Amino acid sequence: MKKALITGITGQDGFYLAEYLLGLGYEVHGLARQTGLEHIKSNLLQDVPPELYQRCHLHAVNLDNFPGLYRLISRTPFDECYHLAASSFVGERLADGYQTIQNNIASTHYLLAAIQEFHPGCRFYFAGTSEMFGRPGHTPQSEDEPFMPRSAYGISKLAGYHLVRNYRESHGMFCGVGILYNHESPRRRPEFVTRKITMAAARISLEGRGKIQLGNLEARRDWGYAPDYVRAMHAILNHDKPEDFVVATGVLHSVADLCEAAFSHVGLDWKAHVETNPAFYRTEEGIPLCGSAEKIEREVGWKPTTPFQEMVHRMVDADLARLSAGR
Ligand code: G4F
Repeated sequence: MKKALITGITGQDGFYLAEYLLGLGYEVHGLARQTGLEHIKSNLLQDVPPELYQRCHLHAVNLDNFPGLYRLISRTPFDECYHLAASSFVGERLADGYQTIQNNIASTHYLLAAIQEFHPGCRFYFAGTSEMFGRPGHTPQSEDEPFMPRSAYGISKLAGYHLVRNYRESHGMFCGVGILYNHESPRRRPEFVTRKITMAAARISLEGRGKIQLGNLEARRDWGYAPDYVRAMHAILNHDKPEDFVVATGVLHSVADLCEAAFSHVGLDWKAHVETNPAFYRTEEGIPLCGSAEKIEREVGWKPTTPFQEMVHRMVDADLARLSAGR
């Protein structure tokens, strides 16, 4: 039985990846903060079926606890490690991103060092992001696009990417990188725009009135479905060569399109319920990031399967079910 370690197992991607790997017969281990584990035990994580985590081996080790990480990794011969944990909110000023940069780089370095020391044959997946491209010169972006990050998050991920590349090239480790574009689901945290909108559409349809305040309605993103994207992570680590892959849909939609898809699903006209507020505008919006997934489709056979409209409808339905159950 293959053993996998997932950092960030209580997050959106960690949840879907754990579910997917368990389905493939893996023994799944997860790292989480002590608070995350307490939330699982007290059933405080919204809508997370505790049965899933009961089937995993959970370890309360913070990624900044190098001795704890070393101890854990020295004891278990993992076959695959998926490094998903990171501070990931983009909408912050660079000056406020000190912790993001520090934590995201150090955790990646600690993990790589421990794995190289104890299980150099363990395959390592690094969660890269389209934010590493920042302000690209071409659309859609492929793996050859020069990196030009514009946020603390993008800068921290790019530094992590270079660490990973170095362990691959200088130490011969099997390190695969997924450069993931926005990916959403009913488990997305409510501060991201997709979930903010689907929760509002569900709430307003149940209450019969209400408004939501948003930033730039013309902002566009390449939005995919998170359960599709965790399949890509596994495929990247099970490819015959360790490489970098863009994981994207190649289709752009605007925030206004999101509103239309969510509100029309519950029979409402979004224009009657959406207001704009400059507080939610970004100073650095730039050129919309749109990825080309040609390489991963050609070399690994991965394709997204869930279209934008269907994803938004699933998110609204899940929010309706949750609100109707009083959660
Ligand atoms: O949902 P968002 O906050 O996601 P963003 O900034 O694109 O970041 C996400 O995707 C990245 C790429 O995969 C990841 F690296 C990152 O970790 C994260 O998962 O914002 C999406 C768009 C932006 O253009 C923003 O300006 O929506 C626009 N927007 C408009 N009104 C808003 C709002 N975003 C938020 N969060 N809240 C609003 O009211």
